[in-house]
This record gives sequence, C-alpha cells and structure tokens, in this order.
Amino acid sequence: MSAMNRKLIQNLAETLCKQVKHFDKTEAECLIRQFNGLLGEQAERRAAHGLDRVRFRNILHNTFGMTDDVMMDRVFRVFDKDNDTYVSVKEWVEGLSVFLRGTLDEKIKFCFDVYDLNGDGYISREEMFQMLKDSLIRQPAEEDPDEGIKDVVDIALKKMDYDHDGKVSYPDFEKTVIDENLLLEAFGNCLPDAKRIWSFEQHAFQEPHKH
Ligand SMILES: [Ca+2]
Ligand SMILES: [Ca+2]
Repeated sequence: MSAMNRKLIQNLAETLCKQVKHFDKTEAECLIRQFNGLLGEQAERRAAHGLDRVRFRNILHNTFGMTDDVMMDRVFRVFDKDNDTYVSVKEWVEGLSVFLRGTLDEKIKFCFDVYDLNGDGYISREEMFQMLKDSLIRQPAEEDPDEGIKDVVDIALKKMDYDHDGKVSYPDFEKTVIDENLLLEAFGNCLPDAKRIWSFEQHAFQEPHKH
C-alpha cells in the first residue's frame, strides 16, 4: 500500500489548495487521502504514477454515473493533463475542482476540451458525428441512421458556428453556452449531476473523527 505519511499529505494539501482555488486545505487533504484509498487496490508499481485508465473509468461510472465510452475516455484524457496515461494526485484534485465546483467558464473550457477529440482547438463536423453516433444510434430503425445524425450535426453547426468556418472554435462554443446554458453538454454527458456531486462531497469531506 502506497501510504503517504501524515506530514507529506499535509504539505501536499497546502500546495494543492493554493493552486486549486475551489478547495481549502482540509478539503484538499481529504481528497488526497481518498485518492490514496482508491489507489490501494492498484498494483504498487502503477500506483506510484496515479490512477490508470481502467480504474479511473470505473470511478466515473460507479461514482459519477457516466456510461458513454467515448466520453469516459475523453474525461480521462482531460484529467490527465501531462498525458502520461495516469491521473496523478495533483491532476485528480485539479480535475475534481472543475467537476465538483467549477464555474460556468471552467465547465465550458472542460467540455470543449472533452469534445475536441483530436485536440486541434476545434470541434469538427466529424468529431460531432462520432460523439453523437453513440447516443443517437438507438433511435427506431431509419432507412439510414447516419442521415439522422448528420441532420443533428447540421443543426448544431448552424447554432454554434458563429464565424461560419464550418467548425466550432472555443469562442464559438463559449458564446453558444453563455447564450444557452443547456448546450454545455451538447455532445455528451461529461460532468456529474448535482445529486452525484452532493453525495461525493458528503463522502469525501466527512469529518475523519466522527464515525
Ligand atoms: Ca498524468
Ligand atoms: Ca478537433
């Protein structure tokens, strides 16, 4: 078990709560302890790096109620900022800060990064198609199910592509969501709902001395 000692956790919490504005020191400490608990079941060598993709996806599914494979992979990649295929404790706390308490601006940035599948700074027609395919495919049998998805992509582009270059840039997406907040998760569920957030926080931030 990769048990960090008490002093180490306190020092890390102090550093993290300065970098991540939505958690105070006590909360950061709770999240670090919880992270260590989550790592406990992972082989020691890999635990040193952080949560691997499988473990992380299990948490998204079981704790945050996510079901879409494409979205869960993308959320993993957005949490994994240094792209080393593990979510480190720092990446975990930073990611949770947006997940649990992010401002609208932070959430817009997060969703945009999730939806920009190839990271080129635009949500393209092809990317929209790929993301919507999984969620729309279960419609009653149409002649050509792809046609229905293409229609939705056209509607989305018409709505979001303010500068008319055929793809959705960050400013396009930001403007769209500020006008209409419901479009924040237009291309797939990638943020937890209020109920999941509440129960996660209840569990993570409970007083360690009260049982
Ligand atoms: Ca990482
Ligand atoms: Ca892209």
